[in-house]
Amino acid sequence: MGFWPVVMNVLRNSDVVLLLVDARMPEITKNSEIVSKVENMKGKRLVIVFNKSDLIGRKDIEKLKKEYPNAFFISATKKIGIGKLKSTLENMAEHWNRPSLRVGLVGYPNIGKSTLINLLAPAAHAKVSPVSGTTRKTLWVRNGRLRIMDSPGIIPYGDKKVQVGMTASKDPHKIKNPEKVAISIIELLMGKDPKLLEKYYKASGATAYEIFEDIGHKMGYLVKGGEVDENRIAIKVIDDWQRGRIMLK
Ligand SMILES: Nc1nc2c(ncn2[C@@H]2O[C@H](COP(=O)(O)OP(=O)(O)OP(=O)(O)O)[C@@H](O)[C@H]2O)c(=O)[nH]1
Ligand SMILES: [Mg+2]
Repeated sequence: MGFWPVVMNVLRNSDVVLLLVDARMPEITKNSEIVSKVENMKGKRLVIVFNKSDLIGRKDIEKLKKEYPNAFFISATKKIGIGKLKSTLENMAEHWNRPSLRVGLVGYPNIGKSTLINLLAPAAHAKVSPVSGTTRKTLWVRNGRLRIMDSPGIIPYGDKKVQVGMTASKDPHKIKNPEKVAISIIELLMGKDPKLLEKYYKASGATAYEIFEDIGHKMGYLVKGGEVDENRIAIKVIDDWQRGRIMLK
């Protein structure tokens, strides 16, 4: 199924929509079309949840909190912020005029939807893995007055290829221009703090490309003639980023 059919199915069948966003890349992973769709649907509530917030620093969290005062900041793997989110949902269910409150989860592949549903409703036993596209079908699970729906991760058709590669939605080996995606990741890290790259790869340079090359030297990714193996470096950087090995703090 394509993007909108999956999303519309979740939106139509939910009273509350949890839009999961990657705290490291809010601009890329917060789909504004979903936001406006839910806002225009009567009686639906949208809750923005920044997941993977264990990978960003305190200051960045504070900044996002100012920008999104009603959002939640969680780490599904480190179990941070889950109690607050769960009790807010339970409280909403208490005051709901129907027997159960339907909560739908949407977000990019690999954003952590299934990890979160297992915390909100342990009976879900949803499969979690670093391979994107793990959840194939929508799944409803009940916990008290909450009925929660996990859904397959989906990428909007129009999204830019490089940006999609930066999210964990795409297997690095299947990305057409991995070098370009890796450079964008390096640029994002440089923009935050060039020391992050030194810390993780011991690599430095004046431009993103110099750092990219230096990573190759430091990792010993060379081809005949002593040139760096660009493809290998790119895949390594993308994989490290997607899996949250390089922290933004
Ligand atoms: N660092 C970090 N990793 C996380 C967090 N939440 C999930 N992950 C990891 O992200 C990967 C994907 O998690 P899933 O819960 O399967 O993601 P999903 O959104 O259900 O993915 P699809 O079913 O493919 O759409 C797994 O390797 C998780 O361990 C988090 O808060 N922090
Ligand atoms: Mg899943």
